[in-house]
Amino acid sequence: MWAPGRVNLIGEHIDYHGLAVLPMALSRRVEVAYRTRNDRRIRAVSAPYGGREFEWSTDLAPVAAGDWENYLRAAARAVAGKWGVLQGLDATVLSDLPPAAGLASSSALLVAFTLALLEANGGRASFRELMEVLPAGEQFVGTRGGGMDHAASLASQQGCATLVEFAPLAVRHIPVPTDWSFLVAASLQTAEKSGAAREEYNLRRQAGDAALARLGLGSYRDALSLAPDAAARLAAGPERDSFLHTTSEARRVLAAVEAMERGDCAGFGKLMVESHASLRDRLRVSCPALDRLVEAAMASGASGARLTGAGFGGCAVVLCRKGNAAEVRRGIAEHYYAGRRGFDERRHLIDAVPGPGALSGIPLS
Ligand code: NG1
Repeated sequence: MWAPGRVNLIGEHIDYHGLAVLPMALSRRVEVAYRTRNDRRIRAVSAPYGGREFEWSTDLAPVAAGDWENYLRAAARAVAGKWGVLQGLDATVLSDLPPAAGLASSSALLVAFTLALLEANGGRASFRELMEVLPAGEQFVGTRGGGMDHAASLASQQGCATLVEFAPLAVRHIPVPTDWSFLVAASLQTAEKSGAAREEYNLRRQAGDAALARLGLGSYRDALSLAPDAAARLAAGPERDSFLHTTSEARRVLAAVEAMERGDCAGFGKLMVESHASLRDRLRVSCPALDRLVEAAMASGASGARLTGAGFGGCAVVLCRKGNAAEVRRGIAEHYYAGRRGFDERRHLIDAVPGPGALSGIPLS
């Protein structure tokens, strides 16, 4: 079984408030090769991280924070919660996704391992069933995230961005214009989401929820439709900033879909730059390295650039016309990476080619 990573094009830190986001799956993935066992042990080996082994039961607890075994346990727990404890497996995990880079490598592992556990037992789950268990499964690792990564990894279609709506769950595939090119550029600053950044991430979510509660609103969907000027009723501070980021980012997602549909590269790029500014100034999830990287991309002729994923390090996503992709690449290498230790162009400056999701070809209902 396999599941791809994703890059989020726009719609950052709003999926956990139930608002639509626009990621696309990458053609890089986590692969799980396995043999079914006839007992309940789960064994997995991954070249850089070594082997892990545990007994599958209904009451699996997390191991040390940051250990990759937690994702295996999260998958086993997600499956057990809905389908019960099944036969275990011996697995080998391979990945060409850089870890802790904002490309959802951990969600890809969770998705691929969950699908492997099900398939090993002769089962197959629908998109909806998987989306009932996977985002909550990831919360087992400590991040109260949303469902964007799992939805993108499961439901994307080759050549398309994936508009994911929540409550009710729906997916719309938006063809990426063939003369657009997305690049994912690593800031070389690690965003270790299972470590310190986890607390920061969860705080952003809490501030957004607190703002809603203070305004007496039930959801951000209500905030957008019923109370567009509600921010004025909040005192200056993190709650108002969170509210302003969330509501403005939701509007940018809709505008970005329209820009993509009419092939308006400059318009889409402008929305990306506005998204980055909001993440930097209101939500404060950027960092100097990501800000420099976005500036370097724009100075190199990109149409747009922004941090992608949770932030606090990780990657930026850059948009340009195919025709000037080589020039933008060269410019970023010169303006950002020159003199930075550890830069490896093949790993850190990736062409984001929209690939298929793990369920590609299977009806999503
Ligand atoms: P990353 O850290 O890039 O995997 C996280 C969340 C997303 C979303 C983004 C911010 C998980 C698994 N992923 O993504 O749901 O909230 O941050 O937009 O928690």
